[in-house]
Amino acid sequence: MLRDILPCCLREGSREPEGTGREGEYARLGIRAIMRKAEMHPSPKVSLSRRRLIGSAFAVGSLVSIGGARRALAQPSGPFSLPPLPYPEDALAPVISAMTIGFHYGKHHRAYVDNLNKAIAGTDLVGKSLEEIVKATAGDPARGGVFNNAAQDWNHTFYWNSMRPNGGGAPTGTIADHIKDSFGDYAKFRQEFTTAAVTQFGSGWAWLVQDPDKKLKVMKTANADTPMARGLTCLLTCDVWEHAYYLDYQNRRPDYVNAWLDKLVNWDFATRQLAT
Ligand code: MN3
Repeated sequence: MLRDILPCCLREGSREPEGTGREGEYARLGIRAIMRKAEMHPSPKVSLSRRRLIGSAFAVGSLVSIGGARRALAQPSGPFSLPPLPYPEDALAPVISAMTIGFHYGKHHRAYVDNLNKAIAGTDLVGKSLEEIVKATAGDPARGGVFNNAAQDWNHTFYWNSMRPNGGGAPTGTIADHIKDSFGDYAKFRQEFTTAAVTQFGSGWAWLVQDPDKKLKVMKTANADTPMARGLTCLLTCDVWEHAYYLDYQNRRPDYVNAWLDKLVNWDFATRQLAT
């Protein structure tokens, strides 16, 4: 079983604080040994037509808008299913390897979806959309398990769409104007985002969001927490859980964040999320 072999921080749902010696655990086990023991095979490449992609986005109740202007897609209730990647698993290499995507998408994200479906079965959350479940359970300790899995499903879908092959760098167009208005210039935004991503202690996310007065802000959240639950409009997110980068960058989170900003950011997606 993969669960029994992988270091704790590669397992689904793990959220230990940093500094607990996992780097040593990774080094001791070795990535190749992990893959060999887990009998990990490359997942089938996902190459989807636009129509199928949109259909899948509807199926999972995603807020992700695909093409065209931002819009809230219809969000049918669960059971929820793992949304397709917007690109093949190897499309982001070498910035993020196919191996990382294979574990992250195929194991971690899938587990959040599966666990969410188990957690809501037989509860009053059946029939609600993914966004409704996240908002209904945010801040409720009694339903922390549901929140964690629902929010992680939403966050990961948003993360996959926040990236594209040959993306990154300074944006142009409408989003560039917003960044200039809110941060002064791209360099200041970039510095602020990098700092948020690098200084998030332990597992979490760095975000570019738009607040109700239309101003853009950078923020970071811990574990599964998401600005969406607080009514903010999410534009981009970078996953800084170790499972997002450890196979490729080990403990060098700043290298991952810099490469993410310079080579992967999907500014077209961010632009489509802007509230008008
Ligand atoms: Mn993740």
